[in-house]
Amino acid sequence: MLTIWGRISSINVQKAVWAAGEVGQSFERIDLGGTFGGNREPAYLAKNPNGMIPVLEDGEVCIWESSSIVRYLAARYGAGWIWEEDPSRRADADRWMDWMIAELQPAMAPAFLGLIRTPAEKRDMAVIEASIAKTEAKLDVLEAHLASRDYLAGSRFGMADISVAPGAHRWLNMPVPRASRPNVQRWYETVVARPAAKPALPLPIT
Ligand SMILES: N[C@@H](CCC(=O)N[C@@H](CS)C(=O)NCC(=O)O)C(=O)O
Repeated sequence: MLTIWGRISSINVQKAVWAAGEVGQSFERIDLGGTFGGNREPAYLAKNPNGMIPVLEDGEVCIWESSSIVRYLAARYGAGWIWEEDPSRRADADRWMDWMIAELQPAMAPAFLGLIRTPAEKRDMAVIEASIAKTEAKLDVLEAHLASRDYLAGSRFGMADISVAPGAHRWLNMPVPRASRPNVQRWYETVVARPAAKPALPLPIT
């Protein structure tokens, strides 16, 4: 049995929960971080010295960083399924997982934090508007990519979809002005309909 540490409202915890379900592993998820606290306690810092969520424990194995957790679960339990053995196919998936962490999440974060986790009177609308513009530009890249593919890394669902779809879920359910993107919408609707996505992607967005 796996243990996943972190509150489900975290986009990074959502990736771990979805990946575990997708590869058929049962897990216990322990609420931590945000209003639950606990992530600066010494016992947790011993698991992740950054004090961030998620952490995955699988017996003696203890991993932090959400993309690394998804890759570990895919490689260990999802071989021939959501893991890619072929280096070029794997790089195709890896680059979208890295794009999520390095491009989409940083672009979205100020709008998310401003609109969802900040009282209206304290919002910096210039920062929020800049974040919306930046995120929309990133999603144009995703839209163009999905014009010629069913899934992020080709014709098969895989670990890249698990990593990026929580970002699309958040953006498509936030009160922000969005362009219409039929390819992103079609891909999003396909992947969130998967049974393993259900416990991972809570609504409302908090
Ligand atoms: N790059 C890290 C980022 C982890 C991260 O930013 N986690 C946030 C939640 S999404 C966190 O721990 N925030 C502190 C808290 O929830 O108390 C990853 O992908 O796992």
